[in-house]
Amino acid sequence: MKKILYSAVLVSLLFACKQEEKQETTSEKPKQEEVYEVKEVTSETKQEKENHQLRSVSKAQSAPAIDGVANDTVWQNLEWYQLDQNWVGDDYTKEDFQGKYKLTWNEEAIYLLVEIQDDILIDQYKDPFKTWWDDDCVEVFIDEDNSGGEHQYGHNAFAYHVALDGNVVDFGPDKEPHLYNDHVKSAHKTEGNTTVWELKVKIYPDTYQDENNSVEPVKLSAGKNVGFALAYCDNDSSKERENFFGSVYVPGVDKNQGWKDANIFGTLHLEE
Ligand SMILES: [Ca+2]
Ligand SMILES: [Ca+2]
Ligand SMILES: [Ca+2]
Ligand SMILES: [Ca+2]
Repeated sequence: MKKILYSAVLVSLLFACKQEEKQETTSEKPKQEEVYEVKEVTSETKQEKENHQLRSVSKAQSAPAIDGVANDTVWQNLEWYQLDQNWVGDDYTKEDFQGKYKLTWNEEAIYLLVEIQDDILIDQYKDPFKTWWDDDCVEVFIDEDNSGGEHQYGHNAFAYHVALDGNVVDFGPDKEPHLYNDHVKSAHKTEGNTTVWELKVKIYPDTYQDENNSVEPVKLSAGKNVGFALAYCDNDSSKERENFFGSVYVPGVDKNQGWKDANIFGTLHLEE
């Protein structure tokens, strides 16, 4: 009888442990785990992203016209954020560079109004795949599921370099640069040393394929968090870019991390 009782206790203990295991696994976002396994990224990237620079973004009642003119109703009452973190390059003056931006969204996309004051605009490499970061360009970092983690050669996150000629370039999983012109629609107008950019950024998930893609951009809704940073590559007359300015503080000595590490991105919280 004693033996039977012990066995029963043992069985129920084992069962309880199994249940616990099961509960733990289900609370762990299984979808992300699957994706990481496929991409064979290191265990470091599995750490959950810290939501630094968490910002609420209000929904656009009507989308702005992407024409480089900031007279759309939606922009009028939105807050300006500063593009003032010097990620790469020497000290600079206000004449050399100043940048600020506004954000809004709807089901289709995230919209950006970016105002850049830059003394000289250059597009020295007409080939969009020739050191695209050494021309003046706006760079938009997007991590659809706000997972953080490594993304240099994968679509865990995108680093869209938007050139003055409208070309949008990032590295693909094949370690080659690709055009993502249908992901980001942009227009800009320059008066004096001020350039006003408007961008419509569709938000693609990490399942996006460079070849024969059938993955649609996600339909955005209130409550969603998206990993985000903005940057500007400023070159005025040098062979290589002179500065790289970002929207978010990056700790450590080497602040040029955004193009490979989505953990440094800020977080946008979409609101009605
Ligand atoms: Ca406009
Ligand atoms: Ca400049
Ligand atoms: Ca991601
Ligand atoms: Ca410049």
